[in-house]
This record gives sequence, C-alpha cells and structure tokens, in this order.
Amino acid sequence: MRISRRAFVGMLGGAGLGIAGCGAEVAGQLLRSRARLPEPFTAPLPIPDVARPVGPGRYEVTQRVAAAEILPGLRTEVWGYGGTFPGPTFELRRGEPVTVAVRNELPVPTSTHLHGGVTPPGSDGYPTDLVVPAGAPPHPAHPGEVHHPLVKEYRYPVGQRAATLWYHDHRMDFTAPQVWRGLAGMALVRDEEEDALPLPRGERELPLMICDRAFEEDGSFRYPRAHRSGHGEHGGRGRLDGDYMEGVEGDVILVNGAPWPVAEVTATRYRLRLLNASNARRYLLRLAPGGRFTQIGSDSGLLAAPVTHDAIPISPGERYDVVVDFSGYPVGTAVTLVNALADGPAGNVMGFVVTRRAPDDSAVPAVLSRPPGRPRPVATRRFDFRATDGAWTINGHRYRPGVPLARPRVGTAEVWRLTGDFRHPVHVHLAHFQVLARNGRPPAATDAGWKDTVDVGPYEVVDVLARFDGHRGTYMLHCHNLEHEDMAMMADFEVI
Ligand SMILES: [Cu+2]
Repeated sequence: MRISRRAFVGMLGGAGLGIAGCGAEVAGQLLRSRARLPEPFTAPLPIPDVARPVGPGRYEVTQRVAAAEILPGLRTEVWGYGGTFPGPTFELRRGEPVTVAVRNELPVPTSTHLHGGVTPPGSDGYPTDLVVPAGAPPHPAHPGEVHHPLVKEYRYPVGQRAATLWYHDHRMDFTAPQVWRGLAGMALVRDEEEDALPLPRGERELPLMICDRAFEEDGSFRYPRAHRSGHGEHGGRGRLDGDYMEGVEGDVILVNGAPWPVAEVTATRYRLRLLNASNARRYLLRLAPGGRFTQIGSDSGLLAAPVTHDAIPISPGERYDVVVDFSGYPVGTAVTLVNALADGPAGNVMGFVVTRRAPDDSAVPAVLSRPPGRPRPVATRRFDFRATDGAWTINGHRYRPGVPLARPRVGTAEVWRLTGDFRHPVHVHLAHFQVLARNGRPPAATDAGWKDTVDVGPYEVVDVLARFDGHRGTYMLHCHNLEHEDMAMMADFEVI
C-alpha cells in the first residue's frame, strides 16, 4: 500500500505538520533558527586540528562542555571531543593499531562509535556500553547496560584500507541530541596504496564535515523540546515531540562547524572528503556555476577507478571522497557547493573562491586501487525498515539489545535485501558492502565501491553484498537518521 507522506506522518501521530522540502527526497522536519543568521560565504572554512598522540599509538580525548562562536557575536555551548566541534581529526595508518582513552566530563553518559571502522565488538560503541560521568546514578537504564566510570579505552586495530571514517556518539536513545550538540569528528585511514597515488594532498586535501543545525536567539543549539530536558539526564527513553518523528533538520548548514563557510583555493585540483554528519538531512551536492566531481573513494576506501558525477546525493552517515579541479574556472570565480534538494538558506553549503593560478603536479590516475572483489554470498536475508504501531522498527521489532536478528559466519558474505516505508539511510557496523541492485536494476553510479551506509528510499528495494570479516561478536545495523535510530530503529546481529 502506498500512502501519501502527509497521511503517513499523520499515522505516526504528528498532526497538522507543515511538510518541509520536496516529498520523498528528504526526511526530516525543519526546525527554524530564532537567532540572526550570517550572510553565507563570510566565515572562513575551519580545518579541525589533527589529534596528537600522547604516546606511541595512544590518544587521550576528553569529552567536555565548551563555548564556541558559531554565529558571529553569539556563544554556542557545544559538547565536544576535546571541547571542539567537530572533534579533532584522527590520522590513522593501516597496520598501526591505536588506543583512544575517552574521558567523559559531560553531564550525560556517552558511547563512541568509529563509523566505518573494522573494530572489535568491545570497542565498537555499542549503545549500552557507556562511559558514565562522575556522579551518575549507578543503576542501569537498560538491561545489560555496562558502565565505565569516567574513562573507557577504545582499541582500534586499524587493519583496514585507507578510507574516510568518522566518529560520533552512539548512546542508546540519545544519539541524535548528543551528536546535535557536537559529538562528532573525522578519522582518516591512510595506507601505502594511497600514498603511491599522485592525489592532491596537504592544503589541497580538505575534510568537509557537513551538517545542519538550528539556533535559539541566544546562539545556543535549538532542538525539539522533549530532548532539551535530556540535559543532565542519565537514563530513560529519549522521547521526541511527535512532530519530529521523521527526524530533525536545521536551517543553517555548517561545514566543519562554520555556517556556510568559504575557502580560498588556487586554480588546481583539490581532494574533498565529503561527510554528511547531519541527523536527518540528505543533500544533493552540485557545483555552481557548473563543474564536476571526480569520485575517487566511497565510505570504505578508494574505488578501483574514478567515476565522475554532476551531482552527489549524500545521506546521513555517508562519505564521498572526490577531486574537484578548480583550474576549469577563471581566477576570481566564486564557486558554490550547493544542495539541490533545498530552497532558501539550506540550498547553500559552502563557497570556494579561486584566488590565483598555481603549479599542480597532482593527478587522478585511471587506476586507483585494487579493492577486494565480490565474494560469493552464502545466504540472503531481508531487513525491512518501517513504522509499526507508531514506532520505527526493523522487521517489525523495536530495538532489543542482545537479541540478534541475524548470525552471519565470519569470513562469509551475504546478500542483505533492505526495504522500507520511508527514507532510511541504513548503516551496518563492521561489515562493508557493495550495492548490487536498486529495485532489481543496476545501482546508481554514486553507489560505487565498498560502503557502510546506503540510502534506502521510500518503497525501494536495495540489495547489498556484505562481507563479515575481521571480528566475531555482536554488532548492529540501524537507520542513520539519528532520530529514527533513537526511536528504536536498530537491531543487533552476531558474527559467529
Ligand atoms: Cu530511518
């Protein structure tokens, strides 16, 4: 049965909504800022600091409350890794394991997930595996909940290919509000295969964490009321105002924490590590006044060969590693990265100004890497993401920690058929996958490569081939619309 979006939202309990955006292309309800917003392309693009190890292979990061000037002249309280939003960028190398001690000085419990990481289960950021701050009530809010007082050491083997990863909070029921407050950062894995390529590097390689936010008049982050009481809350279920069951979208687009920033570039190639770190907003990225993206990598690493796109759809959690050649624009051109899915302020993402010509010895080779081939699947499973009795469910179930929906064998591959009733960006922990088909037809050009997150549109059937390599244990798959995730659209699977 096909139903209209309005009727569907009505069924979920949100009454009398003004539906934002253009139907099925977006998911989420727009929350408007009350603060005065800056002109776009005035703030310089910030580049997050690179995390510095405190010893060989060891990092220590403190999650804390800090103040940031995101909107000019206003103060925003952020919850940040290292007190910054975004958190520091981790530069990791394949084959060099690291330990990250995360110390929690926030008023709430946290769980940190390295998104895209091939990580042992004890360090994967399971939602009830919590780092609890001093003074937290000792009683668990959920069965099986584990409390680490103040600090937890996360161990990352970093045995995987070079890729654009990111890390963010994954606390049960509260991921959406806690990421909204700032708990996210990027992690870049590098390896020899990538080192050997003449890709743009140094100042011509830009990590771009794209997310939307809304602001109160005083500059604080605006988020729907039900969660604002989550400040200082240690347990209980995250309940969001029913109007926001679809997800929360803000009207300000931030890149690396700055509103619609601008970067000066030379007329040369740049490597852009695009990450959609938004809670619910999906983007269709284009360059204005024209231009193409040469995609070199997907969520899980370099493609075998580059693919060019006029537009890149990017849903929450996804990454695109692209090269843009600014030598195609006259010096002085203002190039805009736009979001073709939104009108008004959210239709802009960031600007580039081409300042001068410069030598460029970079190139995008016709052969980039030798990614693992497609193994033969040993099983097919279905995962259906939909609203059941007013809750977001997978195969009809709200999240049940410790109850796996599947038990794939380590070292094997399976076809997972993903379906749903709404737009759900599906993320699988541990396992990387390739998109085999959409609605029985070949996938989109932008589905290329190994991935860990895939956009599943309303009533779409997406087949992926997932490999279960590296570790046994309990992992999860879930919707990466963070409001859906908090409203129980998660499931465990156990690699045996
Ligand atoms: Cu969803």
